[in-house]
Amino acid sequence: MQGRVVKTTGSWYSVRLDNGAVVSCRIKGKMRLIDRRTTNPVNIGDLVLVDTEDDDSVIKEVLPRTNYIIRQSARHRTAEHILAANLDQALLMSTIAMPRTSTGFIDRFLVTATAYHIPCVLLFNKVDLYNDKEMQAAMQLKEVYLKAGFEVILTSAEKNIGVAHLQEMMKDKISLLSGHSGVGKSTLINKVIPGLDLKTAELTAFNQKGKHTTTYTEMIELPGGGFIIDTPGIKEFGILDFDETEVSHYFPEMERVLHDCRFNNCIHINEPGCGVKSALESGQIAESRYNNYLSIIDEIRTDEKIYD
Ligand SMILES: Nc1nc2c(ncn2[C@@H]2O[C@H](COP(=O)(O)OP(=O)(O)OP(=O)(O)O)[C@@H](O)[C@H]2O)c(=O)[nH]1
Ligand SMILES: [Mg+2]
Ligand SMILES: [Zn+2]
Repeated sequence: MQGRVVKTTGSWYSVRLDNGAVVSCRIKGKMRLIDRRTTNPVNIGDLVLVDTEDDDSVIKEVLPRTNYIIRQSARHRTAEHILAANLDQALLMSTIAMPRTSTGFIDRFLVTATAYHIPCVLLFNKVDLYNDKEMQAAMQLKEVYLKAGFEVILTSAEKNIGVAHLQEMMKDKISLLSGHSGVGKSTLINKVIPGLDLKTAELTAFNQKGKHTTTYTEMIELPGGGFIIDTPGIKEFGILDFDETEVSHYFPEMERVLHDCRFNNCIHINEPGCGVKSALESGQIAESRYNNYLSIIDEIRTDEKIYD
């Protein structure tokens, strides 16, 4: 029988079979060795073949993935962790404050997802909490990312702002919801799916950070069709082993002007006749995006991870 992995909890996998039933499965012992690079042989979103003949259901095979997104743990360079497979889009939830999400984190996420051909949508949540200055910052970032070519939605899970729009754009799609702990991912999913009661928790009072409330990745069926994947909050997003000439291809607004660079191996730092630098000077490329680009290049060159 074929099905889709909707939850993993260590050695057990919940698989939603094509007939709608959800079964708990183990995996074949030897599957653990299939891919040494990643920490998990079977991931959320994987389409699998399941043997349900005995009492014990076993995942026999993982079907080829259309895509997946990997996060490299910043502390363990060798451990690559597939966040999810077979995605239609990734929703990155950020907050200007409570907790603060840096553009460095946002841009690293976008670069990785873009490199894996996963369309990204940016959500700025908790708009009900923002003071004037924070709201201004949110609007400014919205402009920056719209101009770069991403869809941006301002949301409040608390006050039901932007939720209908989200429901609309998630319909019939498989969407991954990611972001720092405490930004409101599970709260938003609870709003999108009435009656659902995912665990949520207030921020830690002294530093306004999340408490890592969601501990397992879980794929949840949407009432109108499609699936949303709730994930544990992530702290940092290490850049994979990209070649430095690759990186500008994953900034859509840079990609668009690459043909203006005199040299086709241009890194866009101090080469003459650089299309990216002229687009930066004319304001077509935002400074924050370019600075984060430089920091990623630096990270690749020094092989050091940036903590944020
Ligand atoms: N004011 C306000 N609070 C919100 C909003 N969305 C979420 N919260 C609150 O933020 C806190 C954290 O929400 P969660 O949904 O647990 O956050 P999470 O992103 O799932 O966090 P992890 O599971 O730890 O990754 C809770 O106290 C929510 O009530 C919002 O739009 N406005
Ligand atoms: Mg959560
Ligand atoms: Zn250039």
